[in-house]
Amino acid sequence: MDKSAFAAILGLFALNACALAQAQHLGAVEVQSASVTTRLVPVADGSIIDENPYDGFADEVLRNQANVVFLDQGRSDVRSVIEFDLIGLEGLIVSSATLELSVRGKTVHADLPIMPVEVRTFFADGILRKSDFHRGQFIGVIDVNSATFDIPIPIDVTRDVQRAISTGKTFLGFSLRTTSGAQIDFGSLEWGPPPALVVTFE
Ligand SMILES: [Ca+2]
Repeated sequence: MDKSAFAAILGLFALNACALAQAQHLGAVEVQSASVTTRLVPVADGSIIDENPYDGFADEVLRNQANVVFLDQGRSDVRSVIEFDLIGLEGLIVSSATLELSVRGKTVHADLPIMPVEVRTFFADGILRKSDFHRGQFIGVIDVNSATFDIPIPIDVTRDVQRAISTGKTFLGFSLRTTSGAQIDFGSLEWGPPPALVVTFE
């Protein structure tokens, strides 16, 4: 075999190796691009207040402020409600969903080791109502005391989003309440950063 033929074979081999590497690379890209992440902002959010009179029933809905969570036992119970429109997600296979809440203010009590906020979920209608004060199936508790102002608190709501989509629900709501006596101001649509529902689907 002369030198030029040998070089040609080497060249072919190099081309093949290159094509193989390229295919593997493309394959890896395809796997990554198979899942897509979308970030939803709420269609409605705000605070619902039981205060006047304090009797266990909501009296007022505030739509244009921060999403406040507060309890002054015997005087005032302020809960927040956040509703998302899932209409663009119908028929999709959701692999993960995270509710992100940004803290923009909190009243810190020195004697309070934690600031628990209960998170609940419900099938919503896209409109804040006084009746939302009591709504929601318990998801879990987050501790806002350790939360910082620059990093949103992530809450896994994968099962709740999957259930809403599989049963054909258009809106998914989340409600927040506390038993701690602390006041927490979460970011809202009007007073950002707004809450977000980060959904990854196949
Ligand atoms: Ca009341």
